[in-house]
Amino acid sequence: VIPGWFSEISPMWPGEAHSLKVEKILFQGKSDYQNVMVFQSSTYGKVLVLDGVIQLTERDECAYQEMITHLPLCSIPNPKKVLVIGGGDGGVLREVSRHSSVEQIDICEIDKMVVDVSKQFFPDVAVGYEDPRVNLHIGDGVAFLKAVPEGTYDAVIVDSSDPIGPAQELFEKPFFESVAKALRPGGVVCTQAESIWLHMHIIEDIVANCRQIFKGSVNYAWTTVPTYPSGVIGFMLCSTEGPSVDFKHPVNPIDTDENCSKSKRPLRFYNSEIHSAAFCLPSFAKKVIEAK
Ligand code: AAT
Repeated sequence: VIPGWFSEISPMWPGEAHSLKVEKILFQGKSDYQNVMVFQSSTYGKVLVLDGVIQLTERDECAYQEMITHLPLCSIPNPKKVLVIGGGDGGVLREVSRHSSVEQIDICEIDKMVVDVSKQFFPDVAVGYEDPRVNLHIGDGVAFLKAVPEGTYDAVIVDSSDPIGPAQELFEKPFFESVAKALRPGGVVCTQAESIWLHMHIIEDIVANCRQIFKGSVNYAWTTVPTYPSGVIGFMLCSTEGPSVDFKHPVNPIDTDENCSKSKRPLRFYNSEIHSAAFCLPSFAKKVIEAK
């Protein structure tokens, strides 16, 4: 540990630890679920950390929040009802709200402290809560989904932390089964699905489960996020049986001026080309993912 630096140490990435220089610790708290910390870094702006793991930084959050949201929502025409699991910081809400077809945005975050801390320290992220279409539920995403009537949502976005801690069940088969049930025919899910450099075994399991559960398409996409372990993170994108979804060819473009209304900052990362490119996999990952 280097004095004055934050190092991200976890058994999920043994033998390596990305570090950021700390200017000032702004918040430290303990919720019912996890340790919550916010610090000012020298080069990535403010940083939100849960149980020692970086959840977002002001500088690179766009790469994650825009991709986890627009990969699913730009892949179907006119999404209307969207559910976000996790994502208490509000960044995914901010991105969902760029879609004018959307009528209802439900979010289920387990930890109210994440919501409060984001509103206090990350106003450009928590701005997502200002949209009147948003309904916030504080609770466990697993229990929330079990109670959702069948076929409710056009899209479910699972913006979850890593599978050590409160998010563990969000990576397990029964959870994916309740997501599939909550979606309308031809509805889509996008879940945080870890790194091809570090977690091929986790990805392999997720893919195997999803191929059994989702009878439409099952695809893995990835993006670069410099402050996430190994600098990349992936997403599992699946659709249920029904109108077919071709994730690689977005049908609902958003990278036009009118879709980024004056009140919102323009998209920084997502565009239609990077949408399609996100599904191109390195050979070592392709071999495992496509064999499942
Ligand atoms: N958008 C920032 C990125 C995140 S946030 C993940 C969120 O999921 C956290 O706010 C956490 O409190 C919430 N969460 C965890 N478990 C549950 C649950 N069971 N139900 C509802 N919400 C939950 C993800 C960062 C990925 C980091 C990669 N290393």
